[in-house]
Amino acid sequence: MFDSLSEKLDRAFKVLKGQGKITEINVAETLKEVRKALLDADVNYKVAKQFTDTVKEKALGQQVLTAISPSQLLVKITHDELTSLMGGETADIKLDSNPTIILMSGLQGSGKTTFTGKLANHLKTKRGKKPLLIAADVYRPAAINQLHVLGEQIGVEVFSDAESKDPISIAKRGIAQAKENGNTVVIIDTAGRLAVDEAMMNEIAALKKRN
Ligand SMILES: Nc1nc2c(ncn2[C@@H]2O[C@H](COP(=O)(O)OP(=O)(O)O)[C@@H](O)[C@H]2O)c(=O)[nH]1
Ligand SMILES: [Mg+2]
Repeated sequence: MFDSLSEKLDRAFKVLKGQGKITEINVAETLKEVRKALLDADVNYKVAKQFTDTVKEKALGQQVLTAISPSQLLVKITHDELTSLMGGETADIKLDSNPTIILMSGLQGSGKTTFTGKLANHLKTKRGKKPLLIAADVYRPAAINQLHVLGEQIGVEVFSDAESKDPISIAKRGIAQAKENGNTVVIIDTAGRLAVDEAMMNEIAALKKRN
């Protein structure tokens, strides 16, 4: 996602290359492309709009120094704003336990299972980890299959038990298998709910307590 976002941002700033100064017109044109790139990367519409409004305000308010070109200036302002949009600082994921256990929680349809696959792929290819995915969503019939398909795509093992309706038991047995097989990361894909409710929080707390 970030690769394609940065490619699109690069393209957006090309508009400004060779232009002598920042004007309302060339800024608007560039920022329209920036906004499109953000929307393509799933940034919320309001956030994207607010983002480009802020960049525009800053860009037009800047005294353009002769030493830097308008495109460099706009790239810098956009970079600074993107950094602050993302929270300003990075918090690395803690991976020092063996295995490190990651529990996915969140509302139904919020992208837990998809992210489970993305995260596993990242940890495998970029961090040299050996992940095991655990299918602990016992409510939606296709959920186990969805995780298996993802696991196959990225070459990561998946633990599941279609017979069981007990996510805690599944997680427990999955973790035992991970320890046996030397998996260094375990990602537990849970069911989530339509709304945050007490049963869900209890289930997650119980899962967490297992470790
Ligand atoms: N646009 C977009 N769609 C996503 C993203 N992650 C997941 N989805 C889609 O959202 C739907 C629900 O995702 P899923 O991972 O099954 O959510 P879960 O119910 O929380 O496990 C699926 O159709 C996914 O393809 C994302 O980052 N962007
Ligand atoms: Mg899911």
